[in-house]
Amino acid sequence: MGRMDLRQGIGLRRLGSTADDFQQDLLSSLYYRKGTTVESASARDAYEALALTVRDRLADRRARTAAAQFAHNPRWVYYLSAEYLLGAQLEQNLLYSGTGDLAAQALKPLGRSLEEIEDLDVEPGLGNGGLGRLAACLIDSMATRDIPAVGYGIRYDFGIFKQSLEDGGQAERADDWAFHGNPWEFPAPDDRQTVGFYGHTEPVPGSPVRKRWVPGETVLGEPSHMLVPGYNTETVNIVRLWRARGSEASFDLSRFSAGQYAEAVQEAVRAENISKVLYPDDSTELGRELRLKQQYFLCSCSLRDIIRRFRLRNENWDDFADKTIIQLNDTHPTVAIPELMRLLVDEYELDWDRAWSITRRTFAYTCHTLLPEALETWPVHMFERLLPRHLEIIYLINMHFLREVEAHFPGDADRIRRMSIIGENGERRVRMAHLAVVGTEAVNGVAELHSKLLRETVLQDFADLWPAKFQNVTNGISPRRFIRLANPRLSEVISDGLGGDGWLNDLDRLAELESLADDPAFRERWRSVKRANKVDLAAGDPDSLTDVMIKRFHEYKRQQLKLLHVITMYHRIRENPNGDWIPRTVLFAGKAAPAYHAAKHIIRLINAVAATIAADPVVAPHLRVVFAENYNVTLAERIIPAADLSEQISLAGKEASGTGNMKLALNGALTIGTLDGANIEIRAHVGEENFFLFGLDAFQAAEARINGYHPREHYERDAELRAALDAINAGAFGGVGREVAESLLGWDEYLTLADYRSYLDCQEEVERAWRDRDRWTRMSILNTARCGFFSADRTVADYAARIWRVAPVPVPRED
Ligand code: F58
Repeated sequence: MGRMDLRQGIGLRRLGSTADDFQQDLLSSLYYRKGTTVESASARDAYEALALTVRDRLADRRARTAAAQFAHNPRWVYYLSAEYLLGAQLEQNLLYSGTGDLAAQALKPLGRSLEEIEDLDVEPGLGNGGLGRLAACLIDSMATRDIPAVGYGIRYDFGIFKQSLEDGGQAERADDWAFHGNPWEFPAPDDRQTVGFYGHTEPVPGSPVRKRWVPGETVLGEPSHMLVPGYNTETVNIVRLWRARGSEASFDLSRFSAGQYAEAVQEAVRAENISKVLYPDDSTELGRELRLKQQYFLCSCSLRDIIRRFRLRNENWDDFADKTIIQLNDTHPTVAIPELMRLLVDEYELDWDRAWSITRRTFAYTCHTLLPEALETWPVHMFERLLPRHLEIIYLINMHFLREVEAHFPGDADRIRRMSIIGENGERRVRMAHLAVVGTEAVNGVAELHSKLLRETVLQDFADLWPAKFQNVTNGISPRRFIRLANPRLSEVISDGLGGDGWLNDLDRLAELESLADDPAFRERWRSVKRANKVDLAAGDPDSLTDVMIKRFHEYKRQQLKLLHVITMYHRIRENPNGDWIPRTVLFAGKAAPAYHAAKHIIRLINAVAATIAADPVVAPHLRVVFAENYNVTLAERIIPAADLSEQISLAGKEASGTGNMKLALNGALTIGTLDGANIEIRAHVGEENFFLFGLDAFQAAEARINGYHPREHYERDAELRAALDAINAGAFGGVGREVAESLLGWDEYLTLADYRSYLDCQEEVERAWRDRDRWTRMSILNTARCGFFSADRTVADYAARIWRVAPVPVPRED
């Protein structure tokens, strides 16, 4: 246990836990690490000194964690993900290190408030949406559950673009998130890796299988890591992020001296472009090769690091899968499968069958979609050029695999064609989802319905072949970030109700709130929390029904359906200005992929409708539409606590799970939703009387599409729907939105008009419930009380028991 006493062993003092100690350390950070003084420190100096002081406390726990975990030599969980939406770090790390109060105190001599300093903490936006945030919630819960784990990802220079509105439409700006540096990060330059691309392969004399790959380009991968503390435990895991660099030799001094400045750095620039920017979508041809390069870069660096770690404590390759489980977050890191085969066969000289048996037992795959267009495929010619050896290995994997299929289903040529890893319809393409299913031990969907539809539709042939491989693990969210940090007022009410904050590590305990749902004083407190959160958000009248739709813009999520409801409310109020209208604030937030024009038209129309309503003195007192710019984790943390109504209105069968639905329900918003994704499980948990259900189910939606969906019939039949669409077409909203109306009336894949009437009827149910304040509050409390299941701690426990087969390794406290 030499490492355990490392700090004491070298005579380092232990960091103190009193306010004085913390203050001393903060001032010392300011003086020695920022090189400034109390008198001349800027707000940013204070921020960085504070971040370093908090980080030191976690670093201490990190050192003990690493020592305890390595001593145990466990099966490690490696989470491979191209995206992490970690959220702001300062507030989280103050909470997880229990130093929030100390920090507020210690800043006083600097004349700074903690709130002011927190505003300088930039969130690393290294992800697009739900998939990236799920990765962040899962690593939080792995640490909280003492599971030895490392998250691997890419340290993009530019994260998800910053969104602003220009003339009511989305404009994008680069997100240089680390412009001022990132105090949370530890560079680990000695663990750098070299990654190859392009080139050719050569036979190895005497071996029929092994090859020598001679890359045409090499790039360095430099890691740094951020700390991932567990809550109310000693464990601090890490997320290790790779950044691409050219080698020293990539700078061409002679060209520079000759004045050819651009040419002199072009090789380095090419290398660095690999981790330059997160892809906000995959719809541009130009970026595709670079994206595949990113994926391979992540996999190659991470696998070599994983192997390095394995060899610290182990020698025999046959133990590799017992000590390693690599979870693939969607297909983005799937090239890790042929890469591990390449390393084992070509570099470590294992025979093919042994390598394949190890590889298969090492990986598991999580799928996050049902949309066929979202299943990744790569042109064979691109693969061949960029990763020639990997394509050869994929062909070999495919050959063995198709033999297995043939053995199970003799003579079924059609099945073989459907299942092949290489798609032959038109241009030959590598089907990454097929590779991911073939090369892993377990495949899971992210909600019950999603997992069932995967088995019965998209991956049916594979489920026929290997039924036991397919599992469900319903998503979850971090209660620390999305209740405790986002909603401190509600957290206090819950802790008072439950007699402590143990629920933050055991969310099922929220069930004990049920008995308080009928207590008038508790209800009153519950309401006043929601109201105060609405005042803070300042999006509209805090007494209005705050109706929120916050998520990426996509036609399948159907922001356009919400908009038709808004336009209909607008018409109704205009027609009957003296009606007994319930004041509503409808809040939208979310980004559209820059090249996704249909989604951008919807954003533009929302803003045009918002402007028209705001300018209408008859309607404006009752209805307000707000578009909050630049939706990210930080903004979500402000909106979610203030929401009364959660819009989860995707066409059934399209949303894999959703996680915003869970965050909102846990914060006491009531859901209006379809039977899609995890909505189904939320409804089952909260009770159907506490959920507003509408619309076609997945089966009916599929049937409607087969039998012919005729949007015009809905339009002709429904006068209010007709009025809404006609208004758009007549230019009632500044002439904006005709493309939206046209697509709804044309071939709308997402059957929006089919669900319109059912949705409007359901909104009337919502209003009936809202009019009865006590009924609403009771429903709200029950939503929170019954959603403990949706903790990511439970999700991680499911993965640990059923897929990873790992147990916690607790880290001893320092005494
Ligand atoms: C989301 N996928 C699902 N993809 O849509 C959502 O239902 C689910 O709750 C969530 O994953 C977590 O399981 C998602 O966010 C992406 O962001 C893609 C990343 C790669 C580029 C295209 C979008």
